Amino acid sequence: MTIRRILTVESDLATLKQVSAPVAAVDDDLRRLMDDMLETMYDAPGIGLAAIQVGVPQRVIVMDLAKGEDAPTPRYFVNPEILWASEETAPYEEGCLSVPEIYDEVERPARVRLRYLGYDGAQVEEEAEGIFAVCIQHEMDHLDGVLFIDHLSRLKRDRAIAKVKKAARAEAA
Ligand code: GNR
Ligand code: NI
Repeated sequence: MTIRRILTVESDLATLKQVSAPVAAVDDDLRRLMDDMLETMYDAPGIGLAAIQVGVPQRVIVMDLAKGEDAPTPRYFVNPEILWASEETAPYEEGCLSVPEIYDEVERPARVRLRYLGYDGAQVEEEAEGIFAVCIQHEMDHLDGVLFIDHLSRLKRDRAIAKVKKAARAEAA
């Protein structure tokens, strides 16, 4: 497994805005990508990662919502679809590995019903709520080139990007 570079908004915005293409087949090449994504996510560390964040425009997500001492519970989502979303929404303070050090509240449907292919290519349907619902919607946005800051006001979004750019300049200096 290989840790890949995570793309960020100050240098890779055009790539992050791309719409990812459906995966044709869940094969060993795709599983290699998912393994690398998981290792990259754990290293960051983060709780979810979309393939476009490592520069691969395919509809693939990895996630692990296990806390601290708990055993790891990696999850894989290929070609995920939202079949249903609740009318009820919930706010959550979101962050993104592609928008480092920026956190702000986003309001999304509180529960969603999902269909996707797993690591073995089998189709799964399940309902998500809580942090799982937040994270899968955040990741599925990435597949459509949407970042959590796109859900904020233009002022907040522009400030967020300016802040990330400034931090990147300070890092380089
Ligand atoms: O690690 C992450 N934490 C997080 C916290 C609140 C809402 C969403 C997330 S996802 C993020 C990793 C990431 O950027 N995935 O795309
Ligand atoms: Ni993100």
